[in-house]
Parts: sequence; C-alpha cells; structure tokens
Amino acid sequence: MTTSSPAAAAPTAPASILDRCRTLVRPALTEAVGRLHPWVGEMAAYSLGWCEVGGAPAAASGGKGLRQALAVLGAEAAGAPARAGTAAAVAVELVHTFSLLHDDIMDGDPTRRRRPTVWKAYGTGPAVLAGDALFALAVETLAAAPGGAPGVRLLSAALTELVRGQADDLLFAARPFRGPQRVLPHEYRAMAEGKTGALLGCAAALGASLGGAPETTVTALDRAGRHLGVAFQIVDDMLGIWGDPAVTGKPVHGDLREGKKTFPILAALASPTPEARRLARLLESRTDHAEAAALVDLAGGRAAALAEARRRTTAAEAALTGVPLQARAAADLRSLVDFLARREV
Ligand code: GRG
Repeated sequence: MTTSSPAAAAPTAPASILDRCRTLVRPALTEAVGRLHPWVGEMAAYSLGWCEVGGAPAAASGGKGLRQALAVLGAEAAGAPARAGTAAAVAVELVHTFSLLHDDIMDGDPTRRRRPTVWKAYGTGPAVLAGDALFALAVETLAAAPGGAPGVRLLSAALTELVRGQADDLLFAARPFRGPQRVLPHEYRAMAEGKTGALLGCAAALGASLGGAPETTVTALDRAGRHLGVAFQIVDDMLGIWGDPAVTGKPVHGDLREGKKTFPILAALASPTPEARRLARLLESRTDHAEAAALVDLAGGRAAALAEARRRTTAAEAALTGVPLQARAAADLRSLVDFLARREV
C-alpha cells in the first residue's frame, strides 16, 4: 500500500470505473434481491431496471451506480478484502434504491430514469412495502457480513441523517422565498449533507470499515464522500434548472415549477440586487419559469453554485490525501469525484 498522490496513477475513464464496479457487485445484488418475497422482489428488480412490470427481463437504466462504486473503491483504497467492498456496495445500493422509491411517493413523481415510478406502476401501498423490503434487506446483508456490527452502526447513523435531511427538505417547501422565514444557504448545506452527503460518505467508508481499516482511514473516506455528496446535490440542483431535459430525463424547469429551495436559487435570492427581488416575485407567482432561470443566473446563483460545488470537490480530494490509500483505487476515487462534479445527468 502506498500513500496516494494525484500523480500516483493515471486516471481511468469514469464510465469504465462505474461499469467495473457494477459488474463486480451485480451477482451479490441479484442474490440478495432473489431472497425477497417474489412480488416484492419483482418491484425491487423493476426499480433496479432489471425487469418490466410482470417480471419480463428489461435492460432499463438502473442509475449510475455511484454509491456501490464508492463502496467498492473505498474498500479497495483501504486494502480491505473484496467481500467487504461487495457487502458494503450491496447495502448502500439497496438503501439508495429504497430512498428513491419512497422519495418518489413523497413527491408524487410519476417518472424516474425515463420509466413510470414504482408507485405509478404497482400502486402506492405495494411501493411502500417494496421500499421497506429493500431497507430490511440492506440491514440484513450488512449484519451478515464479517465484521458487520460496526458497519451496521455506520449505516444506521447515515440513515438517521438521511431522514433528517429529507425532513428539512420537505419542510423547506412550505417556507417563503423572502422574509425572516426564508431558507438560508447554510440551512441548505445542512439539508444536503443529510439528504445526499450522509449516504455517499457512508458508501465510501463502509467497505473499509467492514475490512477492519484504521479509524482515521474510515473517517477520511466518510469525509470525502460527504463533501462529494454536497457537490453532487448542488450539481443536481443546477441540472434541475439548466440541464437539457433530453439528457437529464428531468422535466424542463421542474424545480422552478415546484418552487424548490435549491442552492442556486437560494444563493441568487441572497444577493442584494434588483434581479434577486424580481426573482423572488416570480418564484412566488410561479409564472415565467424561463425568466426565473435567467434571473437566477443574472443574480449570481449559477456562479455561486459552481463555486460551492468546486469548494466541496476540492475538500473531498483533500480528505483523500494524508491517509495511506492504495494508489490505483484512490486515483479512481479522484476521477469519480471530478467527473460527478461536472456531470450532465
Ligand atoms: C433512510 C429510513 C430512511 C428514509 C429515507 C426518502 C428519504 C428518507 C430520503 C430521500 C433521499 C433522497 C432521495 C436524496 C436524493 C439524493 C439524490 C441526488 C439522488 C439521485 O442520485 P443519482 O443521480 O441517481 O445517483 P441514479 O438514478 O443515478 O441512481
């Protein structure tokens, strides 16, 4: 094992890194989902992009597989056995799938990854149950892994934060765009760290923890994943305003239409400019979304979001230096961090 440095190994293409990790994890994920009740298992497989409604095989998108990749690479970087990385990857991917499934119900979203959401395809009650099953399966997988107890503690702490972040996000929806009750950027940061950062931090650290890596290494990986998570969420917010719907699969100006308190909007509203005042009026009336998007940019919201995302990716990369990590895996982690902060999907 060597101490990582940016020059230690040439970067691999991020898509190849994600592919390699997905391929590594798929057999264990398939085995775990296969243990579910058949009906519930079908909904789980549908949400993972593996089948159609009714169970016929499908080759739909199961998502980028970011969390499972972080788990595999975190374990490899810490020199943990491959089975530790795989168990961690299965657990975090199941939790991610579960959280998306329940999030779609809470938000009433009809589509995800260009297909009907599970609640739209199977009904709300069954979808709640499928989410519960995925959650239970994640905990069971982790508890059964060698060295699982500290891993279960790590995951439980992340889940608690996930719930806190989601609760804040839901509460933000009822708050105004201006005045003393408005959502402030620091409140957003805490929400994003809970809603998105906690699971990415846990993903990066979990395999290392299961493999018995030193606490300093586990903490460094967790910190890197958390910073990446906030950057990732901010980029997600930017895509929600300026992303190309043909590429992202998200409706055009969806976040503006829904009045979401995303980072670019909050940063724009915090600027003492006439554009920010006009933006607040437009957001309240939910009328001209194209003009609102332009005003977020003019009031500095896009620049502020980019700067915050860059700060977070720099912090994520910094967290990876200073602890001894296997060079190849650390380079792959860096490559992913960089890619995800610039992604278009
Ligand atoms: C943990 C008990 C417990 C409850 C969960 C529903 C909920 C509470 C939390 C929702 C958290 C959530 C949906 C966060 C959004 C994070 C995010 C940016 C998701 C999109 O991730 P991608 O782009 O998705 O990695 P793909 O489709 O690529 O997998």
